[in-house]
Amino acid sequence: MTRPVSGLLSAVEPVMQEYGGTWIARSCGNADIEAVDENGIWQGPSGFRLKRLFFNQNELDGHTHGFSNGALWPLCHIAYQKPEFRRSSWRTYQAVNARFAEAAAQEKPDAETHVLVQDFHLALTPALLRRRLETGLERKDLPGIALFWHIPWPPADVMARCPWIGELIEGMLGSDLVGFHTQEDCDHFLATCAQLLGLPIRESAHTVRWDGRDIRVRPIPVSIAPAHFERLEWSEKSKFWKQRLGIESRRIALAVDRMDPTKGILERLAAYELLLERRPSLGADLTLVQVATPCRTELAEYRRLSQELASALERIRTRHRLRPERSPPVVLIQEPQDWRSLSELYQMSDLCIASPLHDGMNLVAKEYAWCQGHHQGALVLSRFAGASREFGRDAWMVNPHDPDGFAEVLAEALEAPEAEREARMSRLRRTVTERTALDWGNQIIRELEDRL
Ligand code: GDG
Repeated sequence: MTRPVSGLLSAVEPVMQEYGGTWIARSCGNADIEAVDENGIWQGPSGFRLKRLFFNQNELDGHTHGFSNGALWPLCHIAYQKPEFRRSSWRTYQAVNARFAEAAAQEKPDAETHVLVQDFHLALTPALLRRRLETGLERKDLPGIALFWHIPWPPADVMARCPWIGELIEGMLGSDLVGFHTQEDCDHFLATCAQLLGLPIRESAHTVRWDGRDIRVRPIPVSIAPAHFERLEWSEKSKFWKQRLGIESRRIALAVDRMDPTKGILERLAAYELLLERRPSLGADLTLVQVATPCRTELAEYRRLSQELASALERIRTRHRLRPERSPPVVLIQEPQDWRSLSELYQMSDLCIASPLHDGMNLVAKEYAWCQGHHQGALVLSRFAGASREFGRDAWMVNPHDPDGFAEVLAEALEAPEAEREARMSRLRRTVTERTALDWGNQIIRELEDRL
């Protein structure tokens, strides 16, 4: 089975492993058809059931590539990518959301069940599911329904551009709980409910009233599953990776992203190039390893990014032949890496640059801090990542839209005294240790149990 690269998967899988239950997800790849039984169930070794829903190309084009990734994703990330609102995609989005609601209803959830709906692909599912269940159950016997929105929620006047924003929000409010990563996202969501739909908000309780119910809106920041990342003998692994990538530089900077315009990969390369130009002594012994796994290649914007990245790399390699006999200034890894390889890369890197233009959270920043252990790496983090709310004091913060400032911060982080890097990194690690993906899942479930 192919394993998609996704922050949602990184966060939700450990929660499902802990609690068990059924995970209803769309199929990804042909191997699924052979792996599942006649009810679409795959009983994996991990302690939960995976129920696959199969969709045809038309449904994927409309729901996933069209409305979810082509309209909602750019709308919610204020990253200057134009959302495309097509009525046909919206209709398919509605139909696919109904299929998920139907599949969840078939599981016969009751008051003891928690239904966790994940992300912007399924905004309408909570209300559709509630409506279906209400025909057979009294309100007190309904399951707790939570919707977690993994991406940012921008201000009301941005969301107002979506022609179906009212229906979208009414779909979300079928939940008992709507979760976001940050308080700012929650505030924007509540303001959108009040300003665009005229719904009553109780500021002190952080709830919105709809259909005779008070729906809680809570910041529940996601985190990582430490078990994914092994502590390894990193100095040995470092030699192995340097040989494999043909690097002799003493210092390594690392970036790990899905190849997505919101992750700010081109902006990072522009800042890195300025660093090489302006601070040749720092650049002479440094290689940037960029892991960028292609995704959503059905969308033109994503294919364009891949081409622009290739030209940017070519340009940097041609212009910065400071040490042709030694190391390339930048190396690109496009193949998806397993957790072990990611752990090794995180551990051997002196610097990790997580610089999205806008991001719900950014798990890579947290994974790096966890993996660094006692090594004194520096985290350079975008102020527009949700993670900046927890890490703002200890990471080196950048504005990815300001290449000059970004390059200066890279130099500062590289030149910081060892004691400072160590102190910052140990505080970052403490923050990550205090809250894992399981704490995130537990908090959602506690909030649902509290509703009764
Ligand atoms: C959304 C929000 C939010 C990357 N390359 C490989 C690989 N990865 C893993 C990383 C990390 C995950 O993918 C990416 O996490 P992000 O946080 O950057 O997330 P998105 O996919 O954009 O997801 C985001 C997240 O949801 C969770 O709520 O943080 O803001 O946009 O875990 O390690 N994993 C593997 N091989 C790779 O090559 N196995």
